[in-house]
Amino acid sequence: MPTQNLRTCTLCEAMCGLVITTEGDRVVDIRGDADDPLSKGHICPKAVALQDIHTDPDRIRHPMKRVGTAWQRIGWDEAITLAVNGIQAVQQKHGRDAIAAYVGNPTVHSLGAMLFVGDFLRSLRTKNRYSATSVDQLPAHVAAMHMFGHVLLIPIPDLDRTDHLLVFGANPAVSNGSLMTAPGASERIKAIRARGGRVVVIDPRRTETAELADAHHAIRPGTDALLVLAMLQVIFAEGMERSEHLAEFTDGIDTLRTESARFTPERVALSTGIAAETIRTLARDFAGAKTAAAYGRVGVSMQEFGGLATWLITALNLVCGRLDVVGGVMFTSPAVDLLRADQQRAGAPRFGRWKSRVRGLPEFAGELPVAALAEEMDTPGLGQVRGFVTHGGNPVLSTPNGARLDAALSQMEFFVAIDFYVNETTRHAHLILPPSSPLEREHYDLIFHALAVRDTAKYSAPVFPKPSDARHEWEIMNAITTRLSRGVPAKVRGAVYAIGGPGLLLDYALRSGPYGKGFSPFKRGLSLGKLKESPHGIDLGALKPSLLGKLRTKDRRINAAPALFIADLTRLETRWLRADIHAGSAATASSEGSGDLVLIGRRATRSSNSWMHNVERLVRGKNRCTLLMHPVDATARGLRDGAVVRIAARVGHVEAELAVSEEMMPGVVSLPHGWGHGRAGTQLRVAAQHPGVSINDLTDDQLIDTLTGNAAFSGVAVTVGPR
Ligand SMILES: Nc1nc2c(c(=O)[nH]1)N[C@H]1C(S)=C(S)[C@@H](COP(=O)(O)OP(=O)(O)OC[C@H]3O[C@@H](n4cnc5c(=O)[nH]c(N)nc54)[C@H](O)[C@@H]3O)O[C@H]1N2
Ligand SMILES: Nc1nc2c(c(=O)[nH]1)N[C@H]1C(S)=C(S)[C@@H](COP(=O)(O)OP(=O)(O)OC[C@H]3O[C@@H](n4cnc5c(=O)[nH]c(N)nc54)[C@H](O)[C@@H]3O)O[C@H]1N2
Ligand code: SF4
Ligand SMILES: [Mo]
Repeated sequence: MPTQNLRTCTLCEAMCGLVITTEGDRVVDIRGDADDPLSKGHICPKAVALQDIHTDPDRIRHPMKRVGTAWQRIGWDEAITLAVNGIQAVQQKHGRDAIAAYVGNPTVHSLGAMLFVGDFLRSLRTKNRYSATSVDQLPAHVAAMHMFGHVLLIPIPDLDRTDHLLVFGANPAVSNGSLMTAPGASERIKAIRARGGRVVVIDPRRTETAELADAHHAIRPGTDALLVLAMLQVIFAEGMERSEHLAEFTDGIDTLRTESARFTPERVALSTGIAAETIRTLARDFAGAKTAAAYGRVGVSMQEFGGLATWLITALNLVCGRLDVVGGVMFTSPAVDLLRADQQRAGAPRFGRWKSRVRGLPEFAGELPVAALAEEMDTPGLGQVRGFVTHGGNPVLSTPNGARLDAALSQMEFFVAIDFYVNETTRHAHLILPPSSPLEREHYDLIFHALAVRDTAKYSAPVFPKPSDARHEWEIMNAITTRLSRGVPAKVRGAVYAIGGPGLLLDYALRSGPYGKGFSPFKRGLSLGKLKESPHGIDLGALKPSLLGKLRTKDRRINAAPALFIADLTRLETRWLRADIHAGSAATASSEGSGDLVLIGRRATRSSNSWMHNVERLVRGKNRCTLLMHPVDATARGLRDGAVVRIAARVGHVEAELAVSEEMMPGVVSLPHGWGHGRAGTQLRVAAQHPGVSINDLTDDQLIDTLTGNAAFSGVAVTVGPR
């Protein structure tokens, strides 16, 4: 008998509702759930991968210990003991910080992992904590903390009601939105135009999203901050600012006015590659629209001025009266209120309390920039990292100068991975602790409900029971944490958690949340039980103006121009507005390299970072790991479409097939990330047949946004020539 299971897809941020039909222990069908209040039936080709991951013979189902180059299956008790002993041995010999931990992106998509990873990391008691945050959205957290007082106060476009969407460095038509959970983003974007609105895209590549837009403007990578400053200059000069509704609670608008005054459109036109008159039009259109939302994502985040660009986009919204209003950018009111749950003191900055050993990069919210991880491992001296712990992820393919990390990992004295694949990173592990399959877990999206274009809440029951000898991520982490923790409270807590699991914590969070039932049997409202009664999910409504009640700054005011961003403007000017920099090509005399082209990344519907490549139906077809290049650049180099070319950067070189395309800005080339499979010792049979090359063997660990510590993937100087 077929059974229908309602579930949220956990593969990307879009949270699509799925109907998964099963027969016994088999998935027979996966389709979109038309009754899901957020996704309304949308689904992408990756959703079926949930089934393929579940049945993938390469997915590890039992703890494994490496003996030389072979893997040996062991039992859980032995595995947990080996993990604890391995970590302790490194720390006893070399000090606590000799263990580094890396938490990858799939962690955020797991309820159990999210609830337990904090305690787990604390129990390691190391300052060498890293995650995918610093190759992704770190600038958004830094801006949120300094402007609004909390790292999670990230403004989300009110996509379904805006009349004007201005997109910087994001491709929601492919990514389905990021820090803007928006399943079916393409349809939502088309709807803006259908209701008479306007969509404008700023991107070095004419992307799938640009194809849906009214206008696309190619920008030189890394110069978005200049563009937004010039837009602000125009808006102030022409008296188009409209910050009345928050003005009483905002500081720094005058600073923005004085600081942006010197960035006239004429002054930034050559550097950005966007004509002064176009910049004026962009500013006037944005400021003059009935409602408008400016939105920037990884293209503005993963660059040398990620902090400035991310802050300025929010400042632009603020100055034009687009913040915290319907049709602008707003703040979510999720059923699990992470802000309320966070005991962090109002406004207490968690920044720079310690620095990385080798380069002196500052910590942010307890983490160091992952661009510093390899050098912490391969630079000898007191405090050198000798042991590694990962939860999900694949930093060898996903962090800058992955080849350096790859080499450093082979030198670890102990490496334990909580992960179910032997990928390019975990192949170096001594011990792999595989969690249950995603379909065997209960799910509630703690993070992405808090970042969605509409407030909804949904609980997913496990589709399949977990095999008796499998462990969930939270069980693995809790077992290690309990053993590593000192003190009775931690051990007692661990024991209680072990009994209650994520359900206990989730029920507590829902009850004490803004829609919660509380703990009285007579009150109405949300609890886990209540949520389970609505398996398609519950609609909590469109985003609502709510910022003033949420502000966490010490003085409960908005800071439009935090001092640390203002101070960084000098670096921007020095980098881009020096007299000797001239236009013509997007590449400039960069101190970091001698290339004459600059490299950016790209995402594809059928990939998810480094890990949908072991799914046959998603990788078959033509090679996607190609280098896109504008025809003028190809002709200038005598390179032909389809040829294999050599791409070289400061840190290394790779070879890839060339795809000549007018969608690229001249001077800019694009290679997708997440490829580079087939390395010795990996166990990803399908991926090995479609290896591609890793863009992160070209990106530079020394090239970061020095303000926030985020990796600067975009704008790496490269040369391209015949093989
Ligand atoms: N199919 C699919 N969906 C995904 C993912 C995936 O791998 N595949 N990954 C998920 C994850 S982890 C994330 S974080 C999100 C990311 O979601 P998005 O931010 O929407 O992702 P990208 O498609 O990388 O879009 C970044 C855009 O920035 C442009 N760009 C590069 N440099 C610059 C620059 O200097 N300035 C400007 N203005 N633009 C620039 C690129 O050309 C690209 O179009 O997607 C998520 N969704
Ligand atoms: N050049 C360049 N580099 C980039 C980007 C870019 O745009 N350009 N994008 C960056 C971004 S936005 C991100 S988020 C990062 C992602 O970087 P990472 O998080 O390091 O990498 P992923 O590819 O998401 O990790 C996938 C792996 O996680 C493991 N995994 C999958 N599911 C689970 C699970 O349920 N539990 C556990 N424990 N493990 C699991 C599997 O081994 C899988 O292969 O990459 C970044 N790197
Ligand atoms: S868009 Fe994302 S959440 Fe939706 S089905 Fe595809 S992978 Fe899953
Ligand atoms: Mo990401």
